[in-house]
Amino acid sequence: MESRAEKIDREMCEYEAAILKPVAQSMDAIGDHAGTSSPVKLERRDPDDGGAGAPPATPGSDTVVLTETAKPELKRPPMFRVILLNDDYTPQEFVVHVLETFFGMDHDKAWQLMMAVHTTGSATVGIYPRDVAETKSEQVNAYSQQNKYPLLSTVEMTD
Ligand code: TYC
Repeated sequence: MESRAEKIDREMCEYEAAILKPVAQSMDAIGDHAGTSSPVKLERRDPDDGGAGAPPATPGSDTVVLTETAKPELKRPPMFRVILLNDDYTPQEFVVHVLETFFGMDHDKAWQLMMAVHTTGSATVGIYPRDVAETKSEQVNAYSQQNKYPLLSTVEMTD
């Protein structure tokens, strides 16, 4: 005759085998696939079909397929424009030299852009990721100051 303590023990073993193990296995399966786009397939089996190691159940009403698709990483990094400002004192030739030196422009392109700034007040001279834009702008401002010219550039986020 089974004692009360033995009965509790047996019921706990049955509970573990029937509920806890399948749940733990399912969570392992999901964990292994987290963050990927691979589908996660969980199969429900008959309790008496042999368990782990037995051939998979035939797909049908007894098969549960959970598909977990990771969100695709489509976001581009934000881009920033370097804007050159006009002033009344910096020589045109110096501005052209700056555009050639820090923005890799050929002489004609540099003259064109310098004239655009000269006539309109400002113009975008390049678009880059934030750190590149900030470095270039600082280089232009420091170089102009070293040469005693008031030439300035600023950085602005693109829309
Ligand atoms: N306006 C200046 C001049 O006439 C030339 C100049 C052009 C200065 C562009 C700054 O960003 C600039 N000497």
